[in-house]
Amino acid sequence: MKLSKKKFVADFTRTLHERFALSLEDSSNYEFYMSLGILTRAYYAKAWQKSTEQLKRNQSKQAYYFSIEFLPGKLLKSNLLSLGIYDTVAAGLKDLNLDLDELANYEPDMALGNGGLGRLASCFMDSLASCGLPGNGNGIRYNYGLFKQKFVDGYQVELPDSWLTSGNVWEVRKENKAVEVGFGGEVYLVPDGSGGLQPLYENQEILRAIPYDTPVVGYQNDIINQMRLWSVEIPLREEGKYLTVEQRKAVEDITAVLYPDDSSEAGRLLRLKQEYFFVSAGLQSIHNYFTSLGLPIEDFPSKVAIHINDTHPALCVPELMRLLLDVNGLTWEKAWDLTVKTLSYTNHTILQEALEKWPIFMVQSLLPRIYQIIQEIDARFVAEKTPQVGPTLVRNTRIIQDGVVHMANLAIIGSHSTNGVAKLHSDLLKNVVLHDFYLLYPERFNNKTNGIAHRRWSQLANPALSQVLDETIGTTWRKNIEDIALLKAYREDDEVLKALHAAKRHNKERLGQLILEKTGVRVSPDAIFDVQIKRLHAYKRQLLNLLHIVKLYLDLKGNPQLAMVPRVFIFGAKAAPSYDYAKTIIKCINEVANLVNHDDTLQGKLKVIFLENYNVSLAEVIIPAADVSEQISLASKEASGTSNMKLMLNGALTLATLDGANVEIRDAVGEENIYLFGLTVPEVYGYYQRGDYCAMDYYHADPVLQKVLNAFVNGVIPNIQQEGHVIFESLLNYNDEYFVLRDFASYVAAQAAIEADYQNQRHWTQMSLQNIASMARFSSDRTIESYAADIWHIESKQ
Ligand code: 26W
Repeated sequence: MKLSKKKFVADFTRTLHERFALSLEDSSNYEFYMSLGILTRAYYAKAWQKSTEQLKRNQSKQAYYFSIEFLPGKLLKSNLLSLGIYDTVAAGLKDLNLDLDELANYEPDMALGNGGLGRLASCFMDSLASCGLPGNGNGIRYNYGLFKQKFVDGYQVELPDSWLTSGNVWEVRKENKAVEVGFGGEVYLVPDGSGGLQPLYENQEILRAIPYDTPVVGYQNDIINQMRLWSVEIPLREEGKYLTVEQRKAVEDITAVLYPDDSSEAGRLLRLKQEYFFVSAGLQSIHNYFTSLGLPIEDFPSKVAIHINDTHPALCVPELMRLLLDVNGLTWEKAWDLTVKTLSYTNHTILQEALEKWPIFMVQSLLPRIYQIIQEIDARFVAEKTPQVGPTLVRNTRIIQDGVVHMANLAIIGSHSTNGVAKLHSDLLKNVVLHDFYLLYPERFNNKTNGIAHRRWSQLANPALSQVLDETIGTTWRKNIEDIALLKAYREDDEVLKALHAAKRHNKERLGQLILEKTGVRVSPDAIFDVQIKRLHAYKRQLLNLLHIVKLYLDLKGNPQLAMVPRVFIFGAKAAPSYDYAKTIIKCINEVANLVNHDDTLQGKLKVIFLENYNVSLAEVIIPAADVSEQISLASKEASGTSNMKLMLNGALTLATLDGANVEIRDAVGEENIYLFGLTVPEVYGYYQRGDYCAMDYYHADPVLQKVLNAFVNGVIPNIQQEGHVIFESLLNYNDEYFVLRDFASYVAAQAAIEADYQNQRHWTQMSLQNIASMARFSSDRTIESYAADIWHIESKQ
């Protein structure tokens, strides 16, 4: 949009006055931030209304991305960037002695997600709008997001994330789009008078679902979609039934807080309530919108595509059936045909403990009609498939089995597409984890390698690098990321290499400042910034990283004069509150950090920084400063990873196992621009087949490993009496589930290669350039365009 600095300043001071009746002098960051937010909303209001009206007028097919998690982070800067007024606003504020960065930091992170899955959903929202595709989010408006993490004596402590305390300037409460969601009670099928049966409900608890729409502003294309998040309320007419605080709390709890687990199901009834609540509310509002178009229900799949983001929204299958059967009165066959055509599913993990299985008694008591429909789906599946493929395969794939409802099976059987999130992961789904389903529905399986919203992770997070790109290859890359490959031509250009190195150094100094403020530890920008930022999980092997750090520490203690390129190891990681082993690793990392950072004999050669409360906004400061990107999961366990792509875009070199999307990063940059190590997937599966992995052998065979592990139990690392033994035993007595000892030697060798190469600054920066220039395929614009073309069949409006 066209906006002059003068106009902006006038609009801003007027808004401040109108909203708060305050002058600039008497205002604080709160008023400045809210006024900026309100003004920004006013700037995109017309485009938002026009976008919505155009879709209705053209009756365009739309996609709806159902996700129980969204992780947008902060929105002010990205909205200003997408409106094309970022620089104007920054300059206007400067004239008023205000700093956009400072005001932007006033906004709380919208942290309604745990990690990869939630952040991917938000990157997808940005790409849908920026590619002009009619796609909307559907989720839950938690009052409390992911817990805030504090370290107390090295231990993780969780604090509530009350992100709505001072209001959320971006959301719009859509009272008139509210719907009702029913729980519990009994349901009887009674004749509907035309030979069919219809459900009769008794004693159902009816709750109100209120939608809050947050606009998703496309990148300088006047396209605005929305993310609809639902909040629960007690219907006015039902108020009389909720007199006690407990009764009211039981209702409000449904959308009160995000479950902080990101890899093992909690199995709590409240979580099941959350899953049904946003699914039913979302589907009802879409069904109401479709009905308002006045088209025959048979056209539903040609106007609506609904995506199930992992198993958490899998109740979309029976809920859509319920609407088509009980509201539209369709036959089962017709309803089923429309349901399968409308729905699609993405799997994000192969970890068994993460695949949701809800006990029948829970589903039946909470959702009696839904359970009836699930039973019918299961029965018809068994009846149809047994003659075709035999009882064994049916037993392995049916939905209801051993007293539980297998949500992944429900999602696969009830949709027309199942995709993995990286080539390796999608192959594992087809050939191993979901092989029986692949035999049943080969045409449904496909791959959609993840991507990232490069606008946020380069233009917003790394203005220094963005400026070097503008000055080197022009600015077209900002609109068309494919053009970033133009940088490849400058691999031998000393000026460009110097400029890239200077930008990285600037970002390392910026992070160094933050580290000093938050931890009191001073780090040198000359050191290698080695970064591992992701949820704390055993399969991601933060422990392997720690064992190497302890090795370096022991090397330096053994020989303080050791010529070693200074290194700063930076960790960011939250552990699910109930995940004790992960919390034990956090304690150990903090105690090693404490030991190393205060040992002057190390002459500053080694620093370990564990930054508290890792989230989207912290990632935006850490990632531009990274030299090394730790992607060291046990091969086959990390479905894709996305921090690997963000770090690559920002010029870090990847230290990786051939797991998830690391394989495709290797394909993109070439073996000579990445550091690979460790077991491959076939080797890991070889061990599983043979069952002959013995971690103890690697301990006995490697004196370095012995010294390192013994440090966890012999007091060399202080203050981990209990935790050190837990780690020691998990590796030697419980046989090291994630092959940490097996991959140790090759990991250490790869780290040594990094140290050697880093000393050749020009060559290092050339490799960094190659990574930046090769990242276009990891843009979520590319990912979303393939979802739109292959799965959702929606067209761009631009
Ligand atoms: C039921 C508890 C629960 C909650 C969240 C189980 C599983 C999840 C998510 C699926 C976990 C997750 O975030 N998976 C990550 O998804 C990313 C986006 O596709 C991938 O890049 C990561 O590899 C994958 O671990």
